[in-house]
Amino acid sequence: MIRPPGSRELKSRLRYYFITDHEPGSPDPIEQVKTVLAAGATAVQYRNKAFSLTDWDQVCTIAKLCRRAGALFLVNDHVLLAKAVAADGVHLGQDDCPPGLARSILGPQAIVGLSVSDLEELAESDLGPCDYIGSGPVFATATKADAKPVRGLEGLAQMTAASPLPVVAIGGITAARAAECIRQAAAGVAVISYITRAGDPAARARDLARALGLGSG
Ligand code: 3NM
Repeated sequence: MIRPPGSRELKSRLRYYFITDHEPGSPDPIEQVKTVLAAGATAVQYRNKAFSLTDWDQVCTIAKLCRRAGALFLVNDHVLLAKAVAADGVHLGQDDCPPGLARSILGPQAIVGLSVSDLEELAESDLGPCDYIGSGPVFATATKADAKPVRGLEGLAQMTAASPLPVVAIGGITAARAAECIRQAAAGVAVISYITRAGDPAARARDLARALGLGSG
């Protein structure tokens, strides 16, 4: 678990941020991660809302794949799972574990991310223990049932201007939309269905890498 020494390095490691999909009909999460790492993903978030101990081997395998590829490995929500699997950090929703508690459990080296949808939430959030924010949905998404209202590129631009931390854009991101998010000063884009619900996930994973200007795409 090595914390990037500066925010500039963290920003570059947030650029191509893949989130695992555990819904029925999506490819096996280990295959998802192999696919995006081969295309050049820089960060992977394990987002298994129904995690149980029978998934332990799966999460360990994904953590190991990320470590080997030099990609950040983050766990959604489950701070103790992040600790158990020695993840690089955790991503928290507004109603999850408070960032300060996650920081004290995971230690000073951990990366703590927080979902922040709008400027009001930004003002109310405890950003002190956080390293980055995830902000969205930028575009309409069918993946998160309880997503907040769509913010658009304008909302993203407002967020990147106001946030003291790097911002990862999320919600309905595709290769065609990724560069526009980076132009609004997002550090990176987080993607689920563009890759996991595709006929050819590997081709889409490469398309996204190209759109983000990453070499191996
Ligand atoms: N969080 P897709 S939107 C997990 O707005 C998640 O905070 C969001 O999936 C937020 O890339 C979202 O398939 C789903 O649209 C993103």
